[in-house]
Amino acid sequence: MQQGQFISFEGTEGVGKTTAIDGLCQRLAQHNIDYVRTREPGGSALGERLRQLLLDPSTQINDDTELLLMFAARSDHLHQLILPALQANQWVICDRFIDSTVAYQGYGRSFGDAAMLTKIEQLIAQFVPRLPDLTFWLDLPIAEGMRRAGKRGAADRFEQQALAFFERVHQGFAAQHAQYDKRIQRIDAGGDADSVGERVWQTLQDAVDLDF
Ligand code: Z5A
Repeated sequence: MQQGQFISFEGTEGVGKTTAIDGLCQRLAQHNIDYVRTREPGGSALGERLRQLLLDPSTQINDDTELLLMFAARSDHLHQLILPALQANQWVICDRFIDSTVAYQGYGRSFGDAAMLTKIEQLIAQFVPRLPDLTFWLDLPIAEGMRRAGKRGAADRFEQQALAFFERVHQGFAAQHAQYDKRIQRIDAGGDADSVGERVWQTLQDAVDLDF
């Protein structure tokens, strides 16, 4: 039987993660693969409550507290949902995971500051017992992602950041990709949704030994 895979999607705002995950989940269902779809921050009851706080534009918070709340949400999510699902041999498809922390808190907030990156590494080592088997980094110029995302409603606390913040976040994803080039697969997120979905599917088939 195919072992459950832990797959995360990453990228800057509006790159098309949600859309690409929709497409992947459809394909998994067509192949009778049992999966759970989830997201960070969020995914568990407590995680979703912390997500509301983290995204609320009226939340006043310093960088360390933001980092710790991300990990509090992640720890609950791991223990309530991700680890039990993998244990039950389900696939877990997660919209954002640890690479978002490196990119947003490590680079976006902290300019790639070595002390902040060390804190993040330590939190991962202590509180993240399982990393994704495969991560899709949907790579798109910031302006194009903002144009796509701009078609929606009010901006959350992260979406209100300046362009320079998102350029640093993008640098963070690129740095993670350079460091973990086997786990993190870069997907060109340009072009229409079907083309992006096809790239994701092909990359998955190349990376994972599937039974079909
Ligand atoms: N965050 C953090 O700071 N630290 C952490 O550790 C974690 C998270 C885990 C969560 O937001 C915020 O939390 C996030 C980082 C922070 N903040 N930001 N920014 P989120 O993940 O829920 O929201 P998001 O990143 O802003 O996602 P999004 O805006 O929903 O984008 P998306 O899911 O990547 O895109 P989409 O919804 O699929 O597509 C956006 C629009 O483009 C939509 O209208 C689509 O129909 C359209 N679209 C999609 N694909 C295409 C293509 N290929 N062509 C044309 N149009 C397309």
